[in-house]
Formats: sequence, C-alpha cells, structure tokens
Amino acid sequence: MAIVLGICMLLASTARAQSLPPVIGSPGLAADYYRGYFYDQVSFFTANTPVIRNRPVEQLNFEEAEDDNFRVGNVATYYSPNRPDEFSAQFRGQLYVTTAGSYTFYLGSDDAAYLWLDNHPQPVAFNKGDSFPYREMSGTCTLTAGLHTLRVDYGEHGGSQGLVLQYSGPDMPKQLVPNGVLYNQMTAAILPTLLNFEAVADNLQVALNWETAAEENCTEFVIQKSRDGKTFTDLLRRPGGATTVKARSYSAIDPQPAIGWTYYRLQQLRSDREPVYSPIKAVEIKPIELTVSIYPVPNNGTFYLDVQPGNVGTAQLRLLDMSGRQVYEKEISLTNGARQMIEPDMATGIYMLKLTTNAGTFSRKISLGI
Ligand SMILES: [Ca+2]
Ligand SMILES: [Ca+2]
Repeated sequence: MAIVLGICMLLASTARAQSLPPVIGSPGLAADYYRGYFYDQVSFFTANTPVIRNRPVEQLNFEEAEDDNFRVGNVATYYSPNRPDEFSAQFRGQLYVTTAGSYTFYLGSDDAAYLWLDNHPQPVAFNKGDSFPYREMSGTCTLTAGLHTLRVDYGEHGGSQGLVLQYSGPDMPKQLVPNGVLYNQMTAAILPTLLNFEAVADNLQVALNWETAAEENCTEFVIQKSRDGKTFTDLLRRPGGATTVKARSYSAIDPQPAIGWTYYRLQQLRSDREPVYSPIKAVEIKPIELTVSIYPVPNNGTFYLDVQPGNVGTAQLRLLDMSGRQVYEKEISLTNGARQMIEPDMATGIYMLKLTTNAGTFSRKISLGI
C-alpha cells in the first residue's frame, strides 16, 4: 500500500510540474542595495532592509572608481561630493553553464566581496576585509552543465569602489561573465535562451553552432569575431525566433579565419532590450604545410597537380614567366585531394608556379613542354 501511495505521489508531482507554464529566463542579475558597510557578515543582508530592491544589473562589471559607478545615489554616505562610501549590495540570479567541467571564477573587488554558488556553505571566491586596494581573488570548482544559483555579497567601506566577476572554463578563456548566461529569476523553472555556443576549427574554417531552449523578442543573432578578444566586429547574421518556447538550433561557418587565434561571441539582438551576449570562445587555426606534387616530368605542356591536404578550399594558381610577368591564372577547387589537370597552353619553357591558399602560398619552378 505504501509503495502504491509513493508512486501516486510521484505521478501527481510530475503532472503538477508539467502543468506549470514555461518561464523564459530574463538576462542579467537582480541587485539589492543597502545603507552601511556589511563588515563581511552574511547576516547583514537579512538583518537590514534594502533601499533599492531588485534592480536589474546586466553583469558584474563595475570597474574601480571614486565616483558613483554603482549608481547608488543617496543609499551611500558622502563625506565629499560624488564620492559614495559605506554601502553594501547583494546580486542574485542563476548562472547557466554550457559545458560541464572545471571553472575558475575571478572576483575583483574594493572592498569585500563573496561569490556563492548553489547555496554551498563555502564561497567559491572571496575578498575579505576592507584594508586592501582593488584586487582580484580566484577560486575553482567543478560545475555540471545547466543552471546554478549565484549570489555575490559586496560592500564598499571607504575610498574607491569596484566589483568585477570573470570566469574561465573548459572551453573558454578568462572573460567577464556575460549577461547571456545570467538569469535574474531565482526560481529553477526557467528556460534559458542560450543552451550552448560552440566555435570549432574545421581545417581552415571555423564551424559556429548554437542552440536556444527559448527566445524572447529575439530579432537577430550576430556572430562577432575578434583577433584580441576585446574589439569585436560583425561577421554574419541569422534571423532570431521572435518569442518561442521551442528549442532551435543554428549553424554558420567562418570561411576565412586568420591563422592563429580568433575569438568569437554571439550577440542576440532583441526588440525590447539591449543586446545579450554569449560567452567568448577562442579558436586556433594552425598553419598547414602544403605538399604539392607536379607531374609528369617531362610533360607536353599539360600537367597535373596533387595538393595535400586536399581540403583547403579554393586556391589561386598562377604561372609567371622568367621575367616575373604573370602569364596564366586559374582558380581551382581543392576538395578531398582531387588531382587537378592544368592545361595552360603556354610556350615551351621554364615558369614559376605559385599556388595561393588560405594556408599560405606555395612556389616552384616548372618546365612546360620539355
Ligand atoms: Ca567610495
Ligand atoms: Ca573602498
């Protein structure tokens, strides 16, 4: 009887969970601001009443400053004009982790700050006390993919103030925790917009894929790229799904990434708010050594090229005579090592062959008709 009852309760609970209307996650965090300094006491935030409640904050990126960079206004005490001191704040929300693994969090602050994940009794990273200038402390933890509750307790005592939260993970470099993986609802029953954003090297191209669990007022996705991880330019666009609670997947290709490291991020444009950003992904394109076979030798003026690796996209073939003048040009498609027959119809003689690909330029002297 007890077993049957247990199963019934489970079914009832499942049915109730399924009947909840889906709530689309809202980007960023929620902030409460308090008068006074918290002196590293977590209980400060329950013992006191916030003056500003549930203010939306896109991300924790309050760079160190003397002026009112937190926009706390009269919540702070002013011993001199535009120099806010003695206030505290609590930032709350959920962090969506796209890839399971080890994450390091970098908490920069002036004065004290504590980062808590999943209500664990120990903070992941913390800056204790108020006797230091702005500094960054870090902590590492293993996270499952999915939503994790996040809370940052912060306080400014005197002098300048600042608070910046960055992270690095198994598939991404150190960066500001972007608003696209932060959700300001504390309830677990939310649908995150961005499930993942992947940028993967595929020979001399980069494959870009992303998935959404839900979208809200999403007009367009813009893939942005950068050589230094700081200054981004638009690469390509895809129309968004407006407002939907159906999962969608997208894919795109960067056909011509430079050799070396390139940084990619996904910008989601919305009709109702400022853009939302994915984590930044870094991709390294390694230079490829081309092996080019040219045969037969001798030949009757027509020859064959065999280029390995054979999947480096299109290549520009040029022939120069011995005075350096270009006498022949042909675009060839190098796919899967297919050999290329070249019929340049040139006078008998010695030529310089140049083959230019994404991977670089190959040069060799060849004889035609000899
Ligand atoms: Ca201050
Ligand atoms: Ca300070």
